[in-house]
Amino acid sequence: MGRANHGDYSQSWSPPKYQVDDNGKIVGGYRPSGINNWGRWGDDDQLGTQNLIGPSERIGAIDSVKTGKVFSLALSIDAQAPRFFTRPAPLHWMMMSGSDQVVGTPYAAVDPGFQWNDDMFQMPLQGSTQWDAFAHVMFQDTMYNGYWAGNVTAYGKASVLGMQNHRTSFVGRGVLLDVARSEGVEQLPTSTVVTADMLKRCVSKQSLELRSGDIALLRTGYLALWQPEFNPQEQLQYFSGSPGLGVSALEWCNENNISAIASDTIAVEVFKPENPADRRYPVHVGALVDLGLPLGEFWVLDELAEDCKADGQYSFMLIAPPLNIPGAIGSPINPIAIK
Ligand code: UVW
Repeated sequence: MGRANHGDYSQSWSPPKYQVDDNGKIVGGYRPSGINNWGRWGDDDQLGTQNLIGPSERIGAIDSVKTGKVFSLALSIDAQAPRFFTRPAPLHWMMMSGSDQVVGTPYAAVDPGFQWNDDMFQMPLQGSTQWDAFAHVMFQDTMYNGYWAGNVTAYGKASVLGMQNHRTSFVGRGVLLDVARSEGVEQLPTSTVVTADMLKRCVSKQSLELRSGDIALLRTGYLALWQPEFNPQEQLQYFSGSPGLGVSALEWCNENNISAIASDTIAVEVFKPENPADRRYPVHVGALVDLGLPLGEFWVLDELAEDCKADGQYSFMLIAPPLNIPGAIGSPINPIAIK
């Protein structure tokens, strides 16, 4: 009980009007009416626009490696880093410490003279610099390429569209789109909608030639405003004011064969709906469900942006594969840009 229609809550319950076939795909349910990539790389495709990166795109990315400078685009994974309050802080503890052996616990006698340290870590997979798997969101019970939401369960995790499908993805040419600077500010103001026109302006100001398969990194500058001391109310204000992509930006990504887009914010898309009459999280749905375009969140872009500004080169080799966790809905990453 609880659902009479998509988006309703009531004491009644009606069965869905669609069917699900032997491949776990919805028949007679949601289909995107606008731009989409369903079926473009096969009915069973799990990679979406990462199919746009092949050997020639990877070899082409080497053109952007000139100085050997390396940038980590990852947040520190600790309780101080920004994370939505539905996602608990990471826990890190020692399972074995060499000190236990040094001070003379019974372990000291197991391998005389030898000591070791082991640790363990627990965190939400969406709780840091990350990729969202396509299994992260659904619209009207439907995921990318028409897969049914019922393929993701607490018992079985993501039996389709899990993050492990991307274990060799996100290796190619990255391009920084420093939209904050191209709009003449250090940080885009709260709730700024980043439009296709702003992205075009940024590309032109940066004299950037886009290539098919590029992984775009959108810098809003907003991450610099995060303060670990924020109380829960201030955290909510911070996240709900996040600037980010508007719907027109998805058309731009599609026209330019962008293979993934990541940003220095919690959601990539503008948090406050640009059009309240539109569906919820329209960029998440348009990207992850309709286009199969992966979204990366909380990427740390300021140091890379300074370097790009200094040398005028906004492209680089990017290596950012997820952890190989079967059925995962997302993955923390340490993206590496090499110039
Ligand atoms: C949601 O928007 C639901 O999550 P995230 O922004 O972390 O992808």
